[in-house]
Amino acid sequence: MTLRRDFYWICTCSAHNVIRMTTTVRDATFRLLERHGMKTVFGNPGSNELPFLAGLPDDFRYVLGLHEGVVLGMADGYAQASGRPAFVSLHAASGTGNAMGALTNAAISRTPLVISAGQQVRSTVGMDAMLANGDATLLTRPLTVSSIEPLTPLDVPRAFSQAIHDAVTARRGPSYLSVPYDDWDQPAGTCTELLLARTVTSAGHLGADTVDRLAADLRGARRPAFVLGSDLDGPVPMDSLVALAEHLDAAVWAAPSLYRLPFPNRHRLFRGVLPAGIASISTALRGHDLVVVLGAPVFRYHQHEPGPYLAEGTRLVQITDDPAAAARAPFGEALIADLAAAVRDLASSLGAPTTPAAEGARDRYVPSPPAQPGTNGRLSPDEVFAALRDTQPPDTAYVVESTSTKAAFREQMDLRHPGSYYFPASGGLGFGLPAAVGVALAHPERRVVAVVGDGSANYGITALWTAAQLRLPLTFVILRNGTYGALRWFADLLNTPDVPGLDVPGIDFVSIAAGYGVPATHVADLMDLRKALSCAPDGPRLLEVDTTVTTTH
Ligand code: TZD
Ligand code: CA
Repeated sequence: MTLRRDFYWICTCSAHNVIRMTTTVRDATFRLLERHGMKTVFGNPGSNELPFLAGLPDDFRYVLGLHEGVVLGMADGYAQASGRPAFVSLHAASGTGNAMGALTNAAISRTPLVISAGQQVRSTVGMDAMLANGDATLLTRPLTVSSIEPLTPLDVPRAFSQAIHDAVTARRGPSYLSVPYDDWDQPAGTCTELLLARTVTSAGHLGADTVDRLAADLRGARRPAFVLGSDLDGPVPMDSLVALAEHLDAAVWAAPSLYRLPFPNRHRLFRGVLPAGIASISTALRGHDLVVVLGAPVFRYHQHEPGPYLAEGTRLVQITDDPAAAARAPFGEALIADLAAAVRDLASSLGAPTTPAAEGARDRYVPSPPAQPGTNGRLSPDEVFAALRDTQPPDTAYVVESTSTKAAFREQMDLRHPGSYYFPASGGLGFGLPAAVGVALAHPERRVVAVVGDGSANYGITALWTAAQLRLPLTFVILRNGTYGALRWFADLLNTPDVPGLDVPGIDFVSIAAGYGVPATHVADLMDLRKALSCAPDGPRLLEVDTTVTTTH
């Protein structure tokens, strides 16, 4: 035993021509995480994870979430806002299971997450010891870009390296690793240095012919339109999209089921978010002879509206960096390319500027429509959003999970900065409060406001505790309409009146927030709301507002 151990502890790394003591699996993993800028660990610990956490370097930060759905939601918000992969540590199968709902959102937004779960001691997994997961790699497989349980401790650092690259390159999205807890003290095997030195780069330019053909088609189109998707927010400067659209005087829609905003919502060319139904989309795009979809699937429908996908005379081209989204689309010509490169190449072939022209700046943005007043002593969602628009800094980041009011939100707000809007990508509730914590951690310099319904808030409520512990200057606005408003709208649409379980009256968020350590106020009138919002927060605060029920979508 001693001999064997000595043998492994001396490692020859011939490529670098060095002979040195290897590190442990744990140290190699921490070095890899550090090398990739992943020094924040979002987690909830259990016995299987203790041996890993025991070696956490001093300059790493552990962000504790009280429920794994919240842990994952925080990491999702953090990774989306920072544009960098985030690391998550979950407890075995039960912790992973609790995180699965939140994982559906991260899977759709292709958020780069490296999720590790502690496994029981290797030699005991087969006999199903407590907290062993016999089929660990299967658990998250439908929702992850890779799912690995290394066959030997020697392969753990390489598996981590793979998980990190899987999370950020072509397929992009959450990756999952199950690691037996007796692996961490084992020697890391050979060539940790080689793993540390690796880079993986994808460079997918459209060919020059394709770019020129598309540019000519756009130039020749009578009424071109762009449909812009969430994948653009971050990688592609909003300004360059504005400049491109203005150059062509093209109509701009946001893709249906939007979870990030790629284009200023009050821009004169912006037509809104496409409704998520087949018939509605073909109607909305009717009359456009060429529609170029950038950075979005074609399409993510929600309400079922059978019919022709597009009106007669409309041609659709999709440019995406997601090969799976290209393959599964039921119609249209798809081009797979790096989005930033595609927009740059297209703009340059068209002779479009990369930033908006100075002339026309005065008419660039149109004002929001007047806010509908509330009734019966309740504020309308419009009034709440107008108050936010008028009181918060222009580059405020909003995390929105108030399902029946998202159209009103996008109408009232004036969002001109990248990273201004986050919404649960798969529609899985429990994102809003946790993601706001993650966005605030990623952007300490920006104001962050969570706008969350009285239904949605309950799925991620324990994020309030983490916000309080970290003293994050976050504003939580809870819209309390006493019901699952969006489901009321759906019940009308599906003609299913009188279903049970749609109301959630009487939840006292002021008391709940206080219990988690977040100062909270019930705000009853508009002046009080505007006054409260006018002060800059120095820690988390929650405002509970009674609002009217919205029956449109
Ligand atoms: N559970 C989960 C995890 N995700 C879901 N999307 C739902 C249930 C179903 N659901 C919706 O799709 S919207 C909604 C539910 C329960 C109502 C949310 O209520 P809210 O917002 O108070 O947050 P509104 O504005 O009243 O709709
Ligand atoms: Ca509600």
